Amino acid sequence: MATLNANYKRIQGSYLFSEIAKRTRKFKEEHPDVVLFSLGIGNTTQPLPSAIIEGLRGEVEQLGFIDTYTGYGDEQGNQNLRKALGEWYQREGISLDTDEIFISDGAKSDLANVQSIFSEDSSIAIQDPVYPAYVDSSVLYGHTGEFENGKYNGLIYMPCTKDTGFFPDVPLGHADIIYICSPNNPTGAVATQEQLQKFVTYARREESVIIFDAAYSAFIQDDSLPRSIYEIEGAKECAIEINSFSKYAGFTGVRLGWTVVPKALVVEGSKSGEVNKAWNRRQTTMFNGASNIAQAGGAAALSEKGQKACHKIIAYYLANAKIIRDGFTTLGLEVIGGENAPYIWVKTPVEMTSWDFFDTLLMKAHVICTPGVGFGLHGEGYVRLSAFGTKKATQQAVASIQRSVRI
Ligand code: PL4
Repeated sequence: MATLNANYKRIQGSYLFSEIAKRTRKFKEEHPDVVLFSLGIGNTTQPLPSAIIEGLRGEVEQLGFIDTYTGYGDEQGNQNLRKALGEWYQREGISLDTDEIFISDGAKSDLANVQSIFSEDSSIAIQDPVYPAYVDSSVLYGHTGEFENGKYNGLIYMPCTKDTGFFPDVPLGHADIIYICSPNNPTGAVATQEQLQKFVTYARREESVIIFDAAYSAFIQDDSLPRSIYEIEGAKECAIEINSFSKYAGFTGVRLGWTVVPKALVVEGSKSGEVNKAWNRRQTTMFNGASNIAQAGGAAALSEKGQKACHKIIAYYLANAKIIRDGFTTLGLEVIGGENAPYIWVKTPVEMTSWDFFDTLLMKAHVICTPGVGFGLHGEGYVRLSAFGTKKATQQAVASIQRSVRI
């Protein structure tokens, strides 16, 4: 008789974003005439620039003719796109071989699937608060014990709080796999060279692997802050980097990302190139390549015209972030992030929990945010605001909060 994977019984409650959607739906049913402003989920709103539309349209047109039609492509991605990404890294002074870059259908799936190439008894470190996908995939891959007192046994939690500058410090003990994310979700903080160097030094000493989530790297405006972990000496020996076109090019719906697995990366018992080969094997076995249309759009997003247009949209979202930052600062609340990141992490008013403040913003100001505690215990007392809305809705949301919420 077939049985359910027991890890599905261990995993907790509903996934954060579905819980928010559920509460929002309930509010809408009870108040059908109220217009809500969403500063919650990190979902893009701006239309794709014409340079990208041309790339997408060009591929769609080609699919309509016998001479230019294409079916399955390489599971690792189109050679041209991989080469374009290599050139993109080269401009940052990072040399990668094309076969170290794997095209994906977005960062989230690879962030989870990458666990499959490491041994089942690997210990995993995640920050707290954290993007929930790292935790939930660790549970489903069987890397944790039971959930007790708000934490999974066996998972190593790295506090990401005011005391640590809202970016985690290295684990106290040993961890095999370490997830880090910069610009950070949810805190909006960006790791400095020194902070990343500390992780690379730790990983090389402990023979750990860092999974570096760079999904928001395009938001970094300050050139002294690293956009890739490979800007750090020694990182190719210990880090996998996962990135996405979702936030750089507005591909949240189009779906496209990439993962870098350097050949220099080695783990216990493996030789140089074997981790890269294992990921290649995993992808060719369980993934059939990203959509050819999405990949054409990705190539267009990396063209000179495409990059210029994408950075203009990023500047638009960063202007929204400033509106949110200024709005909450005026209310007298402590505000973190939003300068080189699309997220703003706001301390709730005294004595208010994250969900209390979520409900207050929803009921009184009709604004949806994300409660910090949903990202982990150390997120209690904070909420996350997203700058991915339209400028008009962001301004209206902030004005509504200032009008109706008394601190
Ligand atoms: C809602 C740190 C958003 N249903 O689009 P992808 O798969 O290339 O990237 C997903 C992703 C990867 N890494 C980080 C992220 O924050 C995200 C997207 N997060 C958010 O509001 O935190 C969208 C969440 C989506 C989800 O579960 O990812």
